Amino acid sequence: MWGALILGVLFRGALTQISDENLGWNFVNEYNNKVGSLWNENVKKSWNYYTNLTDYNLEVMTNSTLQMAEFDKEAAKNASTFAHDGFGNATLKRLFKKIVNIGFAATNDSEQLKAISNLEADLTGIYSKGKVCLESKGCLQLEPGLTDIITNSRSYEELLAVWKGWRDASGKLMRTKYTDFVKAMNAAIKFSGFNDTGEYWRSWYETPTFEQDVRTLFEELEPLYVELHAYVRKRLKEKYGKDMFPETGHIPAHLFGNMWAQQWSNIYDLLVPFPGASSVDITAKMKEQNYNVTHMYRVAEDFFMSIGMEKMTDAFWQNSMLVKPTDRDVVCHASAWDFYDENDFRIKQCTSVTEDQLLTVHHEMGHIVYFQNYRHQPRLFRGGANPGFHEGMADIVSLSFQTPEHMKVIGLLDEVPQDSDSDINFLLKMALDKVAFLPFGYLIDQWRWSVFRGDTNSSNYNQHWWDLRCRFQGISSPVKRTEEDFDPGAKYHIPGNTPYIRYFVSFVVQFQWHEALCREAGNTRPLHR
Ligand code: BJ2
Ligand code: ZN
Repeated sequence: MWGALILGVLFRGALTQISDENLGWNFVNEYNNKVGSLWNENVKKSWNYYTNLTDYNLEVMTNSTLQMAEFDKEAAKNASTFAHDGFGNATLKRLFKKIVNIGFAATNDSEQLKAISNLEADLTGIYSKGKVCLESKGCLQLEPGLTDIITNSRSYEELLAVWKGWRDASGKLMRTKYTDFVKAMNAAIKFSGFNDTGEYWRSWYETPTFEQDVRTLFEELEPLYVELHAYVRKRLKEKYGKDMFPETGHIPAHLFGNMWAQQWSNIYDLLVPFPGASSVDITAKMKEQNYNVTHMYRVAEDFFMSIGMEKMTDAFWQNSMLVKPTDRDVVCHASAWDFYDENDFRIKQCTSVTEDQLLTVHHEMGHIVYFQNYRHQPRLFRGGANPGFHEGMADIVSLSFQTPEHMKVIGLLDEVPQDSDSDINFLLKMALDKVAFLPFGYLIDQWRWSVFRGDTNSSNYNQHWWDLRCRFQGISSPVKRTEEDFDPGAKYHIPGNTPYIRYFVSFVVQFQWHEALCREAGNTRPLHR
């Protein structure tokens, strides 16, 4: 009896499923037109919240996200009436796959979705409003105040006060909310057939061996990192005194010129291998030449245009937020936005006049240029080949931008040095950003995947975080940490819920692409030139 019933259902299913690919195209075209205004509205409402953190803007954004989820669900249901797995046209088949894979929206509990949206916004709000009050300097936010101190101070104690203060003012306040957040995401993603949120995120790379692939890459690169780490440790011991360093060989986490010890080029002055040879202080040069924020974006735009890319649109200049507003709270962490209307692209950045920020301007504009180049694709294809690809694209141009030759062209360097000592100086500076980053880029999602899997929970969140920081980066916390603290939350992408392995992938592929582009261009000179 059951057999007959199942057969009947299958038979009916087969009869009612549509296999006509022309009808399939009609369906995806209609979908594409409908999501245009829906996505545009939703991004606008998110933008309004991120550039003005009010309860009202939060509510409007959440409502719009819920509305979009309803639409996704309906579309996925309708798409399932097509026998799309059997479609011969690969493009059409892929479009359908994207319509039916709706992530968290598949849940049958809209309260879960609401919780996910609200918690992400709440956590991002806590991060963005965080303030540290210092006796000597008053109360400061992460950008620009705390970042300035971490970048420029060479006082062990002052750096420590800022390092600890930021963690008290951000991560520490997030613990309970983050636990609820993980729970809500994991519950919702089960409806899409994934065991946990980490498995969902990894699926975007479309290879079953992704975890092993990144592990292998990391292990291949680790010896280079270890050498850099040893060199930096020796120099920092000379600077701060070896008593400040643990016997275990780790380096205290607050001494790298960066709040998270993720990129180290801000302490290049302490590490320069050949002080007599050429090395540049770009920030000083920028200040000397009265660079302003608009100028920084024009310099970046010029470079992209010089390699045949389009200029930024008028809407970009009209709508972007390039300077930190003084009258309201905003999310300062830099980002690039596509509004899905082929014209409105924006950057949100609390830009200050420093070398770091100039590189971030290039990074964010790199995203925009990618948006512009795929703007004529169906909306469902307006994304990176995978998230690591988007990040690689965002960085590829700044690799060339940073070469001494180009620095001279834009007047930030007086002479292009030709000697090998200057080359080593330049390469070390690059390594401080690009090699130093590798274990950091690798470990953030090692932590998150473990949390999503349930191997790490709120009773050992911080312990596991420091186990990874210690194992992969070889750094240690300068003061005692406990489970009262929640140090992962002090890094934007944890409250902001942006997956992070994309940056590890990017920091590998961008060099492969750089090499390939040089080869295509018939270059015969050393790649770093
Ligand atoms: C500064 C940069 C991100 C980025 C922002 C915030 C999160 C996602 C976007 C996306 C882009 C897209 C950043 C740069 C290198 C290391 C990392 C860090 N901000 N995002 N909308 N970086 O990637 O641009 O703009 O894919 O559409 O976070 O840790 O600083
Ligand atoms: Zn990016």
